[in-house]
Amino acid sequence: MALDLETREQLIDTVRRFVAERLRPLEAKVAEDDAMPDDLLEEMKALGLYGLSIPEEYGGLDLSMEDECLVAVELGRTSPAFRSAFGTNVGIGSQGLCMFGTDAQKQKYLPGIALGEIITSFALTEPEAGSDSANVQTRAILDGDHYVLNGAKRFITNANKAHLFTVMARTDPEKPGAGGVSAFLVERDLPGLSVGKPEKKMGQQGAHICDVIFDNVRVPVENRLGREGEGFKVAMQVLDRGRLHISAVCIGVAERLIKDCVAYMSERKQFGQPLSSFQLLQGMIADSKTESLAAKALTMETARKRDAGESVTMEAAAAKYFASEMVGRVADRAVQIFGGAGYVADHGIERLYRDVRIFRIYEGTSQIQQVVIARETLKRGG
Ligand code: COS
Repeated sequence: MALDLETREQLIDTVRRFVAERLRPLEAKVAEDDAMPDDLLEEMKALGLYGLSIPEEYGGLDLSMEDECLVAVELGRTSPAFRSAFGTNVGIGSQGLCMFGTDAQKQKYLPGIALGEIITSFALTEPEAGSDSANVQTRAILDGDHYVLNGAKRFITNANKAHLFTVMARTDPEKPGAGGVSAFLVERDLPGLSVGKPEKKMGQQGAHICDVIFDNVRVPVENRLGREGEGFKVAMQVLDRGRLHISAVCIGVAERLIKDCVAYMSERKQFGQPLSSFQLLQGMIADSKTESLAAKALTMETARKRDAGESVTMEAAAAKYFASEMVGRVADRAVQIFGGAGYVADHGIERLYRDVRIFRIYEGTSQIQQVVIARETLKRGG
């Protein structure tokens, strides 16, 4: 639901202040501890952040895609690890349920998801199904009124905290590709489900990814999401939406980095002049600003199209491709503008440089976005 302008401004202002006053001061500590303070997570719940996208009737804020993107831009102005704490509840962990769930499934899980009492994860990726996500090997065999799941998922965000997984598994071994895959809502405490240790990562410390193992996990038939064989489409539609959200986060990080660069360029002097007076550095700021404005225009326009009910598979891929590559270049220029001070940890620039690297990889690599963009463009005839 689109907010009226005043409510939207209030929400954005609240999130902006929360980011500036509560999250930014904790960035370095969270990265060092590789953990989020529990009281901070409670504050995020109280603010409604876990339920941004959940329909109002289930206790969420029911934001339109445009409004969600505007909020995601604000959340991007700090370490992206914070957003990740509730990012799966807002996006890939809940949206399959919102789009394809039955009333009973929604009633059972969505209120808890909106409140942050149920943490969700999206379990698509496997050791042999990364970019080739239709190659899911996890099996779901029907046995009476249950499916029995066996297999392993990899790099699953928030798996160590999750109470509920959306799992893509192969129900039809005769159909090797996308058509044999179904989606399931799998509760964490089912016997046979185990979660590996969080991986050590390049960036976004405080956000975690783990393996998830299924060893004869019996999932009730009523927890299948959508029809048999529809799981790949569930995953792709969840990702179409998720890619827009990620684009918006990239824009927020870029805007933050540009602000940090401008502040540093005014204060730091070389050759008796502030850095801001040097045209070669001005050129870097001009490039970063232009690219971040372009990413924002593309992302917000696509969000509005999606809100209007249009299919945005191609445009969401284009936004994700451009915005994630853009923030990589902006972060690289920021290190260069800060010089030695950008390379050492003090200003947090090198941390953001590492943090943004994953945006070009998760929810579809840049190369997969190129494939999607090219296929759709060829299909549409231009
Ligand atoms: N929305 C709805 N349906 C979609 C879709 C979308 N965005 N994309 C594909 N489909 C459908 C297709 O229409 C096709 O259906 P039919 O068989 O009925 O025609 C089916 O799904 C298979 O699609 P396709 O043939 O395009 O599958 P491919 O195996 O070629 O894979 C890519 C397509 C590469 C685009 C897909 O595997 C992908 O996005 N990979 C990256 C996955 C990813 O982002 N992983 C990150 C981990 S999750 S954080």
